[in-house]
Amino acid sequence: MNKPIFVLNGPNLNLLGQREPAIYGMTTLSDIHESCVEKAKALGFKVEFRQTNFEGELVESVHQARTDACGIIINPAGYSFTSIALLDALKTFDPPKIELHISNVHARENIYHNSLVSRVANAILIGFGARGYELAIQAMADMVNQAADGSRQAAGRR
Ligand code: CA2
Repeated sequence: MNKPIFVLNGPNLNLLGQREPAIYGMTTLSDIHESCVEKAKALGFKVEFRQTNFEGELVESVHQARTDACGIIINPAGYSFTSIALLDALKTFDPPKIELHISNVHARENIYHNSLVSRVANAILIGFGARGYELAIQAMADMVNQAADGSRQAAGRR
């Protein structure tokens, strides 16, 4: 697979491992980046890993993914619950989309319960801690490979 998996991270996730370890653990975003690259490599995939604190930058990464990515894994952080702009951008991306949250958002306050992004995600990974990213890479590789097998079979029948 030539195109990378885009792993997009929203606001404040640059602080992982530095604050609130009881909720988010001790792993830093740079550790997570490294483990995503390794996991993807073992499965024959590449990763484009990004973090931004700005909504428009997240939207622009999704636009870029339309031509440059085989799938998106996104932890939209606080924008999960507020950003119609991000929801609209994700609707334009047809390949697999996985929404990921480190913490179990449903065990937290009500403001964390209604993710807009969940409406367009093909799958959601919640509450596995930093390990969720590796699980998401594995799941994304399976989804992308399945889609490619399906296209090859359809082409063979023509
Ligand atoms: O659990 C997750 O991955 C979240 O997406 C994290 C978001 C929160 O708004 C979501 O509900 C769930 C918050 C990210 C804040 O990250 C911090 C990391 C370390 C210290 C403080 C904040």
